[in-house]
Amino acid sequence: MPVAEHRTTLQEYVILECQEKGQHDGLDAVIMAIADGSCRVQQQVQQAALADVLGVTGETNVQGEIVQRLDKASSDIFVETLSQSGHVAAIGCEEIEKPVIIEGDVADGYIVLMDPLDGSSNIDVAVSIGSIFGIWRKKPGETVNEDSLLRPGNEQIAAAYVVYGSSTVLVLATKNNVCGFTLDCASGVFAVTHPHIKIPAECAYYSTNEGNNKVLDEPTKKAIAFLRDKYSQRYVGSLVADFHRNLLKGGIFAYPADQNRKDGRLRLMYEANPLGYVAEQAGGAASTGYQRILDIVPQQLHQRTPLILGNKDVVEQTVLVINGG
Ligand code: P6P
Repeated sequence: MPVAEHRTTLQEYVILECQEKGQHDGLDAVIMAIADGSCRVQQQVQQAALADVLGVTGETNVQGEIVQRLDKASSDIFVETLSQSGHVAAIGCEEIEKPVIIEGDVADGYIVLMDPLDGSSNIDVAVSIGSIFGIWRKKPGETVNEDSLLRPGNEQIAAAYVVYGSSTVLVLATKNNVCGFTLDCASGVFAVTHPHIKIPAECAYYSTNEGNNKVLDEPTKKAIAFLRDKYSQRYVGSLVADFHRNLLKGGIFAYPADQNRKDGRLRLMYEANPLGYVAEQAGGAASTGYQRILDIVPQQLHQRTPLILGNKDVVEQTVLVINGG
C-alpha cells in the first residue's frame, strides 16, 4: 500500500509564508480563522435542506436584498472566528450595515472585508457558491473607526476566497504568490493542491450575463460582442465559481454598468478588491472599464463597481473597446 505523500497543510503554508514575507505577524491566525469558518460554512452548505438551513430569514440586508438563512449563518460564523483570532481589529461585511469594531487593543491588527456567502441565489438549487475576503493591515497606532475600512484595494496585503463546489477549495493570495488548498472534509484540514497559480496565457472563456445585453451602452455592447466572437461562454451566476474557473483555465468575467445599474452590481470592498488582488498576483487584471479596480479610493463601505476581471491582455483589450479603441 503506497504511503500517501504528505501534502503541505494551509497552517504549515501560512506560517512559512508569513516568515518569508516578514511583517505579517498574526496573518496566519487570520487566515486560519477564515479556514475554520469555511469548514463550518461548508458543513451547513452541504447539509442545506437536510439541516433546514435553506430559505430566507424574512429580512432584507443593507443592499436591499432578501437575506438567505445561510447568508446570515455564514456571516455570524466568520464574525465569530475572525473576532476570536486575536489579530482582527475590524470587519466589514456585506450582510452588516456598519463595520464590526473588535473591542480591546488589537495593536497590530488586520482589517478584513468579506462577503461571507456570495451567490446565495444559487443555494437552494445546489449550485456552487463562495466566500470572499480582503485583508488590510491596520495603520500603526490607529484607533479603528468606520473610515479605517475605506482603504484602496492596492493596500491589501492578502486576499482569499473559498468555493463550495464539487470540492471545497480555498485560494490564498499574498504578494506574487497565489496558492489553492482543498478541504479534506474528514479531517477538516486544507492541503495544498494548486501551488503557484498563474492565470493561463490563453483565454478560453468569457463570463457575463448576456441577458443584460439589451441595457448596455453601445461601447459596452461592442466589448461584449468582442468577447462573444472569440471565447466560449461559461456563466454560473456565482462570482466565485466563475472567477475560480477562469483563474485556473483562462478566462474573463464581466459585469459592467448598465441602464439599471449605473454603478454596476458587484461590491468594490469585498468582491472586486479581493478578487482583483488575487487576479493581479496571478498575472491577471481587474478594471472598471475605465480604471484599475485596486486604485479606486472608496467612499462607502457597500459601494458597487463595474467589474472586468481575468486575463490581463483580454481585460486590456476589452477596456480598449469600451473606450472606443
Ligand atoms: P446576475 C450573486 O448574487 C452575485 O452577487 C454574484 O455572485 C454573481 O456574479 C452575480 O450576482 C450574478 O448576477 O444579475 O447575473 O444574476
